[in-house]
Amino acid sequence: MEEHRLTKTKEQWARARRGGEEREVFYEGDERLPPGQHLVENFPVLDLGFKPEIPFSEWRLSIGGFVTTPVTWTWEHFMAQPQVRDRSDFHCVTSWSRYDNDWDGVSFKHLMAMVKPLSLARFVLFKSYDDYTTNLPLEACDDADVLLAHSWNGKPLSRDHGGPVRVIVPKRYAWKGAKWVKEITFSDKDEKGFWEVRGYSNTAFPWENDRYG
Ligand SMILES: Nc1nc2c(c(=O)[nH]1)N[C@H]1C(S)=C(S)[C@@H](COP(=O)(O)O)O[C@H]1N2
Ligand SMILES: [Mo]
Repeated sequence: MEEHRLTKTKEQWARARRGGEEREVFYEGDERLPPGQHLVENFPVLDLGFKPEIPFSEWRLSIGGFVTTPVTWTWEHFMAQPQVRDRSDFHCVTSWSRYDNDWDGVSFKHLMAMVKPLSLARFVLFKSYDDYTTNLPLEACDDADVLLAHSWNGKPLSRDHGGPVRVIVPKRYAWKGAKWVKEITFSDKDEKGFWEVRGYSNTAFPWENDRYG
């Protein structure tokens, strides 16, 4: 896939700011808005300039690597898993935040109960239908608010926002949540994802203004 122009721009931006004073926290006393963020009411769309279209009949989600029981879910299998709803705030590293998003889907905790990660598994790599990748430590994923979401605010997730299924990790910046997720791989090694190798933080904590690596 050809690399989108915006990717290059963002990469240079990340490099320029790495370790710079933007890391400073200008805290304005709002207990809900992380430092350096502003609130939006709309829901911007960010991607690599390519929005894959995956019919439900062809959609698969494969979960494997360092697990006892790898699985590949079809749409019917996925929707037959226990469903949860979680309301969370969404923080994009490009500085916008959106409050009170209702996500419906399957919890990462349920997924873990199904595949049973081996004790050696300490990291998780997410791969998407647009070849995007992002990585997280297992403990970041093993949290009740981490979902494989198929609906947003009561409606099926649009293709723009990562439908049929995207990952939501509310306690990290939003690039840690893979849209159009295709594969989830548990590993003993931390393999960096698309933005992580391009200068974004490996940890991505909004409350620590932890944007660049
Ligand atoms: N597959 C995929 N997932 C992705 C991205 C992407 O380009 N491809 N962009 C990430 C980034 S940088 C952000 S901020 C959020 C944006 O989600 P939204 O478009 O629903 O606002 O998705 C993340 N997940
Ligand atoms: Mo982003």
